[in-house]
Amino acid sequence: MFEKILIANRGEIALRVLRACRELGIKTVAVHSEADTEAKYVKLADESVCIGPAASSLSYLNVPAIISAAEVTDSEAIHPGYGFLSENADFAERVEQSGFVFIGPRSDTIRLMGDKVSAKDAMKAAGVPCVPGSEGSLPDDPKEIVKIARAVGYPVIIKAAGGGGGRGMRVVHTEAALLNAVTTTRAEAQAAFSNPVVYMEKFLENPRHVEIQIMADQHGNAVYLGERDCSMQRRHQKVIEEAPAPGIDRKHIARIGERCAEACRKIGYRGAGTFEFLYENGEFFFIEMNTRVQVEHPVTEMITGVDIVQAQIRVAAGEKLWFRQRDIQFRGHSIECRINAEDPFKFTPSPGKITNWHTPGGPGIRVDSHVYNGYTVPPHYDSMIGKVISYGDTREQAIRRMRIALSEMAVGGIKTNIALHQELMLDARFIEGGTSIHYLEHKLAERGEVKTA
Ligand code: MV4
Repeated sequence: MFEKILIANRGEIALRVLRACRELGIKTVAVHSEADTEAKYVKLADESVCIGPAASSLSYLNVPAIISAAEVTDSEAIHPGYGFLSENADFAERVEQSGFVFIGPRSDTIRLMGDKVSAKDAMKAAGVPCVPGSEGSLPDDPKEIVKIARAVGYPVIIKAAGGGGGRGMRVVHTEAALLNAVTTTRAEAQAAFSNPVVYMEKFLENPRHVEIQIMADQHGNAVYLGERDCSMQRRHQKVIEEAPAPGIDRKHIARIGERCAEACRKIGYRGAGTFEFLYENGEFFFIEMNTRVQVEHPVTEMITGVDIVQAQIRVAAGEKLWFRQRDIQFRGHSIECRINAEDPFKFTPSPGKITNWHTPGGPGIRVDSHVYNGYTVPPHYDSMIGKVISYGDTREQAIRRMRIALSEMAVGGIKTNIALHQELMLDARFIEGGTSIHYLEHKLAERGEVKTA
């Protein structure tokens, strides 16, 4: 096992990784910006290194500063968390070339999945069901593009190979609008990702977002840890996640999960990974793979008992997976509410000093947050300040416990979205379960207090 790990991230995930290291008896190095000097995980870490000013581009994205920090502290491995450099193949490559272990997949795997066309090709070849669409990238010939769209059937969606997570996409409803849309998406993709490659998919009008968590070691073993439903989102920002996904047949999940695990074995995947699917009319369609730990990993931990962050570290150190598929039991139900420092109606960020911080507890409640009373939420980063996770034997119990937890929670000095979560925990359609990716935006538009894209 590693003796010392450098945590190349901030916020709640830095604290989550730190806790995993402590339980494994691994020393920790926190790297931080000038804006995060007072952060809890910086104080709790065995060592800390300031790697630059507040702006992410000069600190948490500063590759030479992070590698230097690993060198001067004699760290053996780097955990990238989520966001920032976590899915940057060049960073992973630099880490390994500098003699450290990158806690994640090999850099060529990250590169393969970062290109959404090659990712889809690889998954299709491995037997994972994908959204129907173009065979690879779109050609230049307009006549060919029109032919492909006719075969796929309107509406279609044009996506950038270098995009993902909702960036660089355009929906096309008619043949008249097709070629302009392709040209525009190409130009935007070139500008944003330095890559003009685009591809086409059938546009699914009202799907759910259901993702499969997998864990793989370096010895050819891969296991799926069930699914998460992340459909409750606004502008590609997830708001609530849960596991299992309400109303989906367990046998269907098992079939898809096994396909994902097999795909991991086939491509020699290492570490934690997430297969993103759209789920519509009882069918799963793969769209993208994430090669990092995700914000919403706790709901999977709650229903499987597997510590995903510890597992990432152990497989990165070369350990064999210590559980097989048949050892994984899915028990109960878990819901996560992301707590953001933002206006609950207008969604504008609300950074500043927290003058009161009371977190909930009791049976089946977990709070993952780096925040404390007197902490100042910096204005430079994501507005998420923590996550409240509930667990229950049933979904109903998980919802009831979440309602109680949210009512116990008190945050002073800044605005938060707790009121929105309280509203959603009483929403008839949420309680019913199985709402689509458009539900929250439609609900908010109806409420009339916010204009959605
Ligand atoms: C789609 C889609 C409908 N049809 N692809 C957006 C994020 C990126 N990961 C893929 N996205 C979508 N791809 C087809 N063929 C609808 C979306 C989509 C979406 C997906 C997941 C979660 C939220 C979303 C919000 C808007 C659109």
